[in-house]
Amino acid sequence: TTEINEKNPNELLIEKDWYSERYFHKNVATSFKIKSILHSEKSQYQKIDVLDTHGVGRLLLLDGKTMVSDHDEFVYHEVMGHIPSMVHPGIKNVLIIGGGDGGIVREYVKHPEIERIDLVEIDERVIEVSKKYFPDCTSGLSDKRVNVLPQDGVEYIKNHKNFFDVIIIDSTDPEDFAAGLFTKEFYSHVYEALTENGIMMAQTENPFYDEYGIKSFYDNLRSVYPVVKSFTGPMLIYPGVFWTFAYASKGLIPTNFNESKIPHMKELEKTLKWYNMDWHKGAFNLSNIHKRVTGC
Ligand code: AAT
Repeated sequence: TTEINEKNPNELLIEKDWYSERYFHKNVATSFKIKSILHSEKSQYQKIDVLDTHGVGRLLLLDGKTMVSDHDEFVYHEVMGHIPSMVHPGIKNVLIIGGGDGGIVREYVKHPEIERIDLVEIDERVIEVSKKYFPDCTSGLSDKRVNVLPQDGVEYIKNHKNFFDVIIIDSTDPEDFAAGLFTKEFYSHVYEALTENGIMMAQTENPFYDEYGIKSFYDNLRSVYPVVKSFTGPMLIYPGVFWTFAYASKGLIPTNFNESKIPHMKELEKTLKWYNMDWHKGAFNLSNIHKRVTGC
């Protein structure tokens, strides 16, 4: 099996009943014991697979890399959804680039003050497959405020100026069509698309296995935004678990929030699995490796 998979990069690495994602120059792997393969296809953009696993429930893979599992998706989606919601004084318009699984949209629809949420996912098939196999993640997509737009985020952003209060970059690793979501040019287009108090966030990989140059993402952000911070949350299925996220804004500091401004958060946080305001207050205090690799 190993030999076949090495010759065909589009095939999944499966040995006996175990699927593995290899990373850090293919020197480290995380493996999941498979119950069954629920779905496999090659879309116009990438290979899409859904596995049912013993350890983490359903698992979405794109080009053989882990994206979403039942077991831990809430960490990623809740931090991306609720940090800006607490910090911004009045969000009306939100843009999510990538994120076709719908998980971040599901978190934003929990905020009644939000009027419009655009989801710009390049691969329509990711959205359709997620609707079938991850109904909880996609439950927000039918909300009246949500516009699902199957488009390239790199292009979409260029056509919007001073409109979105929050922009979330929920992207795959910086390769192929996702590479354009980590550049200085793209971050300036995001800046221009944001309103006066705008906030953006992005996933920024694992500093222990820095394959793509995390420092360069943060340097690019710093060349555009006056406020650039980083925090971490554990993503159990991702390479090395220790996952980092960037927060950048035109001025709003992520730890300055007033609980009384978002009164519904007190009730909402009780229903969440990861995010709460106590965690949020401490999330931007970083360890040394995290400071060094991100420059934050
Ligand atoms: N919610 C966590 C899931 C993801 S998937 C990221 C999505 O970004 C994919 O569906 C991919 O098709 C989409 N995407 C990639 N490039 C673009 C683009 N240029 N425009 C719009 N959408 C895009 C994140 C997983 C992180 C994995 C870390 N190893």
